[in-house]
Amino acid sequence: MAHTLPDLPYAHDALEPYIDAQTMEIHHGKHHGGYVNKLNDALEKEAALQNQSLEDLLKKVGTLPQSVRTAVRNNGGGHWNHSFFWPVMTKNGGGQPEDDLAKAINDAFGSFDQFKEKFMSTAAGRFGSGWGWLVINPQGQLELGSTPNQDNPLMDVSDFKGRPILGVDVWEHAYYLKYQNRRPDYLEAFFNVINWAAVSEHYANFK
Ligand code: MN3
Repeated sequence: MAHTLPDLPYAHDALEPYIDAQTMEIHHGKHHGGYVNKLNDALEKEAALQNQSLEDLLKKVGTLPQSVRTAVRNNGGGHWNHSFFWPVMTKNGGGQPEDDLAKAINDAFGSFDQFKEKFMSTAAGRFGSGWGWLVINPQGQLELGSTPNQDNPLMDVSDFKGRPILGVDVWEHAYYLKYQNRRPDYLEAFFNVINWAAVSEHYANFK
């Protein structure tokens, strides 16, 4: 049962002008597609792992056979992270969350503006390539953090743990064509495409 590249839930140009169509085309087709192919290649060597869900593999990635551990961490992580990332963005996104999630964000961070500032500084401050996250932590609280490379908060090997409800890719491939070195400008733009309905659904499912 091979892992497959999910379709984007919108057209390549749907997030213009905040995220350009060419970036989306390369990011989804080449980068995410590449992670899926390399994950499947790695699992060829370990038949027993082929029927396990990606999430189950990531939760115990630190104990997988040495022969596939790094490949699953990097490419399985890449596949999960991007599959999660596309639907938390949408055309005509942005604005602010409502109801339960709005209240939880206010309780955890003081206000939406304070949350936004801290989310942006957390993601901007990730050295090198990685991801910024809003998670429900193991204590059931909203928490901000970041992970390097294609690690994510579900992984047993991650220092930062929780159930992601929002994530942002801060690899340069996510923004370099339009924003070059200006990661904070990309993050500001990201806030115009966040799909708060999808984030709220994650929150409702896992709180
Ligand atoms: Mn990426």
